Amino acid sequence: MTRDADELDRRFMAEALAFSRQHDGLTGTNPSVGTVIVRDDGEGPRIIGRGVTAIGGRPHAETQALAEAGEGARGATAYVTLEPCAHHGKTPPCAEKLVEAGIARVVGAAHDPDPRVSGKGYAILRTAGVEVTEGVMAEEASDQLASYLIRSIKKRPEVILKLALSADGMIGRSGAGQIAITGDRARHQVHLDRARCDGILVGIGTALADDPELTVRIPGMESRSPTRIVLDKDGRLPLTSKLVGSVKRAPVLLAVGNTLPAEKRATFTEAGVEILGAEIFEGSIALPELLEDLGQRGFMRVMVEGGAATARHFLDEGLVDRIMLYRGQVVIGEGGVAAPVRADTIPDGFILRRDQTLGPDSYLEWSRKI
Ligand code: AOF
Ligand code: ZN
Repeated sequence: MTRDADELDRRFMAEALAFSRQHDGLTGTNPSVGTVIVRDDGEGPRIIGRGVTAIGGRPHAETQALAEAGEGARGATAYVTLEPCAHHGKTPPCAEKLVEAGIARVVGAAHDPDPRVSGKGYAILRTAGVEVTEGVMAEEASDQLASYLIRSIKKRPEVILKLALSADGMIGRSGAGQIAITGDRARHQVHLDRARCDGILVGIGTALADDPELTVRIPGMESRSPTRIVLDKDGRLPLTSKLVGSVKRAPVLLAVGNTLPAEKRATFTEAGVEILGAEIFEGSIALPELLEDLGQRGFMRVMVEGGAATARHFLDEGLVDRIMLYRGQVVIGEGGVAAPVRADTIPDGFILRRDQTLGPDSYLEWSRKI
């Protein structure tokens, strides 16, 4: 393949990836996949169909892109961010649909680890005489599909550690409750990020000290608040807390030690709080088992929002997949709580994915290669 052709493939795959972001976090346990269909009638290649996995997970991206392309799909190239599916699930296989529509070439990014697909999608295409190019922008696509790939491969949700750091590397001041570290633009982005998660997790220390609500507070998006998860092995969350008080707006899942007495659990369930009985290991909730449980419950992405001890616990266990770091201008100084991780102490194996300015603040994001 020539360098120009390679660059063209990357350009259209980047379009498909950008398109796939539209439904990120909105497709349930299905990945949000992007497809663009491109044809060249002698005047240069142009996009004649676009598709993204529908909200809720179906129809798949390919179906939508083919519908838009219509008869133009015959002889065209399809760019797909994930290998097209091969199984007769709730919809017929996308690989077969691409063949039937007369697609001449398929360019794929990430490989689908779902055992019903895993190479079979590409095989259906090749057997039918479709030219297949795999792995174009595979790393970018894998990062985009991280929650789906991690849940498929590791049987747990993607864990995102979110931190707001003061200019002197602190996350707060002990005993001072919540301190505003970043400005409005950063806060808005945090709420958008929350909305793409299925769970927001804090330790009981943060729940008691800050009395946070952890909901999405963007007008029109309030219903997108994820489940609030509190690690509370002894069941100390006050029934008067903002978390319990807002249980009608978004669920609260309280992870308690599995030996917590039934009467104690009942007071929470009566208040509308869901209880998850967790294993205890060395005096703390066992995180790998907790995450496995969350994965089985359909959680794709969990954001760890506090505090330092909880963050350190996830980091020490190697259970953090992505780090989102907001840096503000505020100086905390005396009595500050040191951040569990800073830009200069990011663990090995994390790759910088974003570096952005948000008004007076900055934003950095790293993730591990999958
Ligand atoms: C595609 N295009 O847009 C998506 C795919 O339950 P089902 O039948 O919808 O199948 C879910 C599986 O489909 C999921 O595990 C993954 O392998 C694939 N997702 N495939 O061809 C898409 N979202
Ligand atoms: Zn499909």
